[in-house]
Amino acid sequence: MSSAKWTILIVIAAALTVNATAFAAPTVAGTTNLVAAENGGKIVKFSGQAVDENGQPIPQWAVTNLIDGKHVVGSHTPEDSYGWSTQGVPTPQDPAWVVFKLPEQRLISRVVIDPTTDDPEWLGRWVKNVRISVSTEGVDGPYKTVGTYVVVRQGIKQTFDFTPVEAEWIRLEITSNWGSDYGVGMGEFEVYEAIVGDDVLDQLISRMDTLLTELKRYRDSQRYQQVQQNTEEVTAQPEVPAEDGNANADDANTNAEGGGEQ
Ligand SMILES: [Ca+2]
Repeated sequence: MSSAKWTILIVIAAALTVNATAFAAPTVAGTTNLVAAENGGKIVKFSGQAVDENGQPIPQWAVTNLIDGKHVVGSHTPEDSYGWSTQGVPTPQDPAWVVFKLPEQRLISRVVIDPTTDDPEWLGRWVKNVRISVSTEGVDGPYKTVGTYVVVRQGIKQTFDFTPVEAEWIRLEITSNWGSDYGVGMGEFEVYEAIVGDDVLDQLISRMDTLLTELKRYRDSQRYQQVQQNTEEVTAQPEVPAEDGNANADDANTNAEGGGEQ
């Protein structure tokens, strides 16, 4: 194999490494919101929700509004869904929280939060700092933290990606709002599956198999050439006359080295 071809192989190997790294990155997310109520998602536990003067939950502010697929957009608020609101200011020690349950355990890599509620942004009630953790064992955990994020103070959907992780229960903890001393709220919570592209993976494995075969051939040919070279040096030695052995030995080495470089 020529050195040029060897160089090409190195480049291919480097490219494959880059591809493999990119493939492992948490960038491939599905398009179906797994936790949407219409897809079988549920809210199984939560810290609290807004209540009226009689202590009754206010449907327009109920926690289930987080997975109803309805959003406050601009000046439009759905009549029956303002978002989720809790009374009391969340802190890292005493967060507002919700546990969502998927229909079954899935590999997930993305959550999306829409902070927008019927409360105007300037009230400072919208969600700010959050922590996301997951469990495969039960609503009460144990939970594994996948990330802490800041939800910016804008009425837009915000995407948070993380290393793919198996999950059935997903816990959202809100540890601060944007300054209100009344409570905290948000509009919608979404969860997306990490899609492992079988086709892409198969192609990558196939390409790496080919590369490995090439590398093995290259190694074997190098070994063969080395053996040939050593054999030539050994067999050439007895033919060298005693009086000018150094000069001929140098020639033999030069020839052998030249052969090795072809
Ligand atoms: Ca909603």
